[in-house]
Amino acid sequence: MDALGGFACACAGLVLLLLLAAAHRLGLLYQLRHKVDPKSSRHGGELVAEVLRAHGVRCLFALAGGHVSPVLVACEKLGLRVVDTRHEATAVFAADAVARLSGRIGVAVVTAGPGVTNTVTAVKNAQMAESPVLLLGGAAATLQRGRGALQEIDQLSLFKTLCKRRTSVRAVRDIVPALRQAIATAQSGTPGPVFVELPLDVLYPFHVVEKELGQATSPGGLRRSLVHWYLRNYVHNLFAGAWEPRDMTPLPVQVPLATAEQVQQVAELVSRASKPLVLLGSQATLPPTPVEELRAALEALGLPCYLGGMARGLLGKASALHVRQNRRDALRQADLVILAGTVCDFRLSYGRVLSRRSTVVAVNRDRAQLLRNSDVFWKPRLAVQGDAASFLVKLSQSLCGYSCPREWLEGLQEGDRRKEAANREKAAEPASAHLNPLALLHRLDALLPDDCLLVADGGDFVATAAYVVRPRAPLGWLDPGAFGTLGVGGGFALGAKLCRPEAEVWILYGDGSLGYSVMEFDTFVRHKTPVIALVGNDACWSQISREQVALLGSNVACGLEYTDYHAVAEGLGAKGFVVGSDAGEGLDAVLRAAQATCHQGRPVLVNALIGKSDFRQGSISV
Ligand SMILES: Cc1ncc(C[n+]2csc(CCOP(=O)(O)OP(=O)(O)O)c2C)c(N)n1
Ligand SMILES: [Mg+2]
Repeated sequence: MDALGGFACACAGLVLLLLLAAAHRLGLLYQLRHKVDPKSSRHGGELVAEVLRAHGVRCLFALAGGHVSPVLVACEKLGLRVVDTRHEATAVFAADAVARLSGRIGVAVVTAGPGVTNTVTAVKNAQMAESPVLLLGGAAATLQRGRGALQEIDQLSLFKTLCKRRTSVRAVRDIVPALRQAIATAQSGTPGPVFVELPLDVLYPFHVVEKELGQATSPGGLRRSLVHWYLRNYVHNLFAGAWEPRDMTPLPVQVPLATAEQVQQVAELVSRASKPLVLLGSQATLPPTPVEELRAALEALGLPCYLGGMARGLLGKASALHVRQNRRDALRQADLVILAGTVCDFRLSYGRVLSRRSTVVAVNRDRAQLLRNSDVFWKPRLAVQGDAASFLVKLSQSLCGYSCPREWLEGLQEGDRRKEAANREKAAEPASAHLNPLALLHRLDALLPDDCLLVADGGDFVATAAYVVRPRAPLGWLDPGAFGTLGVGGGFALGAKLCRPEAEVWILYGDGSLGYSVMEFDTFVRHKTPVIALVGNDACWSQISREQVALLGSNVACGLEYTDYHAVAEGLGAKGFVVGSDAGEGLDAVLRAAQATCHQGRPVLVNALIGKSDFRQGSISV
């Protein structure tokens, strides 16, 4: 009897446990203490907008869809600027540019399914560029998962390898914590994109969701009552505790820092070196160190620097410390190389350009990037997993009074002078037809004002520009980064112009690359973001054609036409110019007219017909 009683007790306990677990799963326990307000017309989109505002977000980029309408409407109501683009990739590229230029999270909002899938390339690009982007995606209602809802796909899996964090919000009360955590994750450590999925039934008001989802229509009887109870409870659980006050302020951002000993070790290496060199990569421009503070630290240090990626422009237009040419030779000679956020990937021939005789110090927030190929082609004396900019600031403090060996610096400067004189000679040669691209880019460089920002989107024309056109100031150059994505131009320029409305924003386009985002001239016009596009039109995907023809003997899929892209821009409401045709106006006159038009508030496209140049012969073409 005792044993039986014990068994019965155990069974009762188990049943109670199961009931409690079921009640928890159905949200019944939570609903005991957190109420639903069925009369409230508030919706989840409002919470999204409030969190974004609390994180200093001023504008976001979007392409509409019913799944995300509540977010867009609420953001507009709160005074955030909603900039709608003509392709979802553009929205993410623009958010990426805002993140890089403002030091804040960049935000893009896209609708479920195809809206989300259209962003994949841009999200990957942001990941490779280590840019903190928050992608908000609509999604089918949680209740209709797997039931054939419109535009339903497994979006979280799609971003598994692309985002630092992927969250699907399950109830309205989870919106705020999910967004705060996602934003902090995006900005912490090695920054990168994050994805938050906002299903339809956590974004719309209670009465709409209840009407759409909360009613059973199956035939009567017990089954109907059960289904009805389940649906009603499900919807109530989605909204339980939805509007209770919650902390919306940003969570702390974690940034890995070098230790004082590591800085001291490097200071000693520098003071003993006779040919030191610093290579700065994009990571050096990340917050929290303001770029101007980094610039001052580099000037105080006085070491010769090569600047790559987002670090271009860090030392202004003409600094004695900025070496621009002959990097391979300089690396061969240097006895100390500091890789500050620069990675030994394809851009440094996987580390092969570093000399075995050089002492190498690497600084990077990301461990994998820090040691990339170090076991194969190069070996760091010291590998510091930390933030590059704050490391350099501390290094300059501990090397106060140091001065770099003069002959070394002067030798590098002389090398630059010689190379640039040779480039000018090349620019003076007549092109096979139309304009010489080097001459065009030299004229552009001569005409650029101090307050300008250059966006790079193309192949050979743009790579040539990287050697010829000098960014004027820190964060004055935006390129896709290590993913080498064509098509960033429209989005980057849009984000840049919104961050720096006073600056003259130029997009340097290849004619092939222009095709991806030429439609965004419509966006520039509608959103009054006057930018100038300079298209190096060689009627070709030249960077590919160059080696495809030489190695494989065919130009297949590489030929384009000298298309009237200026007319396309005019059709979209911008101003178009063409230059380089026989009957055209002079180059300077056209570039100046483009600047004047842009300053009057109208976007401009300059279709510059260019001929072939051998300037890029032998450089990377894949
Ligand atoms: C999205 C994407 N597609 C294809 C490529 C491969 N690709 C690299 S450079 C290049 C040619 C670019 O042509 P264009 O923009 O006209 O510049 P050009 O080299 O002619 O100056 C191509 C197709 C790429 N990097 N990204
Ligand atoms: Mg081209």
